[in-house]
Amino acid sequence: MTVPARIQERADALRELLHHHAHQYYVLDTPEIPDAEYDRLFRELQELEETHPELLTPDSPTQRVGGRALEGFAKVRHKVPMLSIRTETDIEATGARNFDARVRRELGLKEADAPIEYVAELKFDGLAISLRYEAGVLVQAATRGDGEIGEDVTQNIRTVGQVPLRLRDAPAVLEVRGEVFMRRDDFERLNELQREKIAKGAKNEKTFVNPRNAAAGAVRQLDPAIARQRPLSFFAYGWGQIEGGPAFDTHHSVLMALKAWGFPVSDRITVARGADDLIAYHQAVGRDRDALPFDIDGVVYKVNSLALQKQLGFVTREPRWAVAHKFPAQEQLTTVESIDVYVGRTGKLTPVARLQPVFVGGVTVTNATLHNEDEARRKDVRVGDTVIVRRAGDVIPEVVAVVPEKRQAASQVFTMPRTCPVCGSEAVREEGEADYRCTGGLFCSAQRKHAILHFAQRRALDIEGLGEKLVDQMVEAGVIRTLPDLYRLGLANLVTLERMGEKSAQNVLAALEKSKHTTLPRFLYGLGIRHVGESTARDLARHFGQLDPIMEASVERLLEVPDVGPIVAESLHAFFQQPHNREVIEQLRACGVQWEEGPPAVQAPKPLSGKTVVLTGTLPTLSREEAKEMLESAGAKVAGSVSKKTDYVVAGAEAGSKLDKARELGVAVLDEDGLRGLLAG
Ligand code: D41
Repeated sequence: MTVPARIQERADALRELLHHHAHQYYVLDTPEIPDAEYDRLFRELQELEETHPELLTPDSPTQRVGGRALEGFAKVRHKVPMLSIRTETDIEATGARNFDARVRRELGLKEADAPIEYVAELKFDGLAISLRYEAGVLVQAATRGDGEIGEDVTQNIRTVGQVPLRLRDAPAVLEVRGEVFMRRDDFERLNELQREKIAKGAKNEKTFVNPRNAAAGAVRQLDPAIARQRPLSFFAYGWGQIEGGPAFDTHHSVLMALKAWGFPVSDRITVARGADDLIAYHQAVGRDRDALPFDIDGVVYKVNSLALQKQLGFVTREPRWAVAHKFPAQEQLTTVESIDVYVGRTGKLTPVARLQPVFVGGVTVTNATLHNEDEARRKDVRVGDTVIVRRAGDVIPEVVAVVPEKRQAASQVFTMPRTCPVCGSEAVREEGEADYRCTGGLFCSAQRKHAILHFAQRRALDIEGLGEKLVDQMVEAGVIRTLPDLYRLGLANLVTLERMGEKSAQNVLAALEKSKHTTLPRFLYGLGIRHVGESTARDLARHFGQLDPIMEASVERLLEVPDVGPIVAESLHAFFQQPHNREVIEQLRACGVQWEEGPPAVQAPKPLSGKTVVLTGTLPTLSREEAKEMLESAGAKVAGSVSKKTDYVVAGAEAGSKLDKARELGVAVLDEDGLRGLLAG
């Protein structure tokens, strides 16, 4: 049977592609495509070769997993080959069931036979390594390479703290296999450092795309001095040659022995019985995946009994007794259709990449923020580019990197516009700030829309039914220009809007009416003053009791509010200095927006401002809490121990060492009556 030319060509093309990407990944540590994409191409070729065995060539990437040694590292022939592991990408249950069914079939088991015992492990996303110990001393560390021949990276691995250099009570010869990886926090720190070096003008430095690349780069770093600065971790999950040790009968018992000899073994490794346990493990680990301190790309199932493992054997370097069950990929390729600039409520301009929709990390992603000009420039994302998009957990999707090979020749570097894309006002970037801002203020319809939506939201004035679509229409139709315009709306304005019947219009009017009765914190928050969130609004309301003193307050006065710092105080002051903001507030009040005002809390200076008081012993009528609260509302600070700075000690029955200390230091001592007198001024 001859193979159709079309299929022959596809197989050739796939081999070319896979050779290229394997080289990028294994040899240069700079992959251009996400793993998921590589796996897909690999699978496609594997399937073509299975249906048309004539296509198979000895140099096909499917026949030799892994890469070649970099010039510069000595080659190491593994005494016991490092096998690869078969991958299941099927979601949830099917992957585990398929594996269990295959194992049972190959062992000739019947349905009624007992479930098989497995070990379930995490699949660490790092670099496979083999460590050789002779007489308990680390003598060699080698990468996996193609499974037969790897690279001697002993120097670099010796710098990994978690790899023991010397073992206790270990066999005469011991080869341990495991994964070298980089923790996420170490990766972030490393990239931060790299960015600093680049900013200082270092030429040969780069940031890393993900922890796995950083780990691979560190292990295969030719300069051990640089390798030493890259923080790596290690977990053991297998072994090669063992001589002169105890006999083992299960995979799990070997792992426990490795642990006893001093190797890090993950405590998430567990013994499972049958497919159901494996499925439960896959699900539980999937749930915890994002909370782990390191990346994993799946779980691994292994038949626990070493006798059964032997019976099952392997096909082309993949043991029949093990399988890797992957999680959905968190990185995918897609293309950038456009880069839009979004205008936020405070006028901040944010570049956003509009993407060809792509399913990644469990959701369809269509946008990814590029954050700001510096970020966009650092990644050099351009319209038409093919990019790697990553979405891990609940984190917002991001463009990790561009695939430079796929860039079109005519592509243009992205630049931030110097004018607002919505209103055309000048956009400026203040010294020391990362963001450009539209200077249009409420003249900018984008900012106006956001301001109105912010004012109307549930946590502010809570105007039910005033959503994005409606606000867009009202602003675009010019029905609303400022916040008070909301309260001047009539039925006639509303019914002219799209999809607005008389009933809905009436509902909106009723919601507006209802919203007029609000609270001071809601109103303050609703004004959308920069840096003033809900909790600051509450603090301000509590401190001042009323709006007018807030509007009149100096920066110094504002700084007296607990938790209000200079940035917030400046922002508040600047906001209330603006005549048009005062006008908006005046008009809102005139339209009937109202709230209950509290006592103006800061009028009279507090009688105990600046005084420090210590409470000790039991007072006749006041509880400790009551006394503390009374003192604090009079402006005193209540401290826990007596010192020279203490102004008064209030002592009740069974006062102990604090009273002695007060006498020793000559601090004034009061009883409950004395306290009341003090509070009364
Ligand atoms: O965590 C891993 N990445 C991992 C890799 C693991 N937990 N177990 C593994 N077991 C094997 C066999 C079954 C061959 C002993 C593996 C790998 N192999 C492996 N890693 C890279 C190639 C093969």
